[in-house]
Amino acid sequence: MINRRKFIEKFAAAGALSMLPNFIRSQETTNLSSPVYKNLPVIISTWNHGIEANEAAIQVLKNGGSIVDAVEQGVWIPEADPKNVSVGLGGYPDREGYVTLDASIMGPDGNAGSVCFLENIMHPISVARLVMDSTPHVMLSGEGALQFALENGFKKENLLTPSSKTFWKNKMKETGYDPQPNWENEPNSYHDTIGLLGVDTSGNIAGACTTSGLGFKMRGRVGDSPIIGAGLFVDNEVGAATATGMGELVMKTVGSFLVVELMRNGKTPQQAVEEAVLRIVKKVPDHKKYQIGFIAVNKQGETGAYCLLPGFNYALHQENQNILIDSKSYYK
Ligand code: SD4
Repeated sequence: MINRRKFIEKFAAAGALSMLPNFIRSQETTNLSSPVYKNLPVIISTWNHGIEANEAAIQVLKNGGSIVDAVEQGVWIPEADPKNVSVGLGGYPDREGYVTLDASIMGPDGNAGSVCFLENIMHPISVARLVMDSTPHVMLSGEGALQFALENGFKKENLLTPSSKTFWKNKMKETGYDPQPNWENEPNSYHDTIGLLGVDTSGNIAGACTTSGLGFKMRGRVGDSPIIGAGLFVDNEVGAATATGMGELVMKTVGSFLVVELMRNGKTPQQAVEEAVLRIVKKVPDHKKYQIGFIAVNKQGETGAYCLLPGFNYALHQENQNILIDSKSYYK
């Protein structure tokens, strides 16, 4: 069997090095015997709340936890924050007043777990992890997901905080109980999903995504966040991507899988997220009304972020710095 080094040498001899995906090329040409991951570990996550989530994730790695532990525990922070109205406790409810949660997680071994339309559990990401780790399935939904969580020791809680309840009641009055959720005029409102990706110092990659979905959605609506390949995708050979914003646009283009496949074919994370947004622009006729943002990381720790409309930001923890960055957008 041809090993990785021989493969690279053969490619180099054939003058075909430039055809190799970036992440293989620079590792192998820097030092053929041991890959160099200079920028690792890296943690990248969506929106302002990413700063605290990144910090928690890095702490898990520092304490010797795995990259899966890190991404899971990183997103616990916004899940438990009652002031965050798009994730877990305090999330805006659906049109009928129920807080319903979607979450997914993937690890370096290619395994995946997710839950959707789950109610009354503060940490849906941990239920998703348990689906991944302890069942033969990938996704549990609604009543079944709740039953699974309760059977495994999760506590049932009321996630609708008084302020989210008041906001929901006012919103319903304002919109005349319109069955069509009205996000178009406020594309950056009612969604602040956390998607968090991490690469540890050995180049192992994991990702987590958790949300209460779009505020005031129709009852039963599930977004992109728990759909493996749409809201989140990880391939330990290549990199990872996650999405935020109007999930329907991401689902129609299988966005996160697309980003990872583009990186597999040699694009940088930045080039890959830009092409995924462009795909939405080309394929989804009414995309202009909505916000979408992607973040991505490759195995070397290079990152990318891009969105449709101005207003999306993300948090990047790399080389001992944890900073918030405004994403570039397709429309200015
Ligand atoms: C959804 N993508 O349910 C999620 C919402 C979101 O930032 O990302 N909010 O469609």
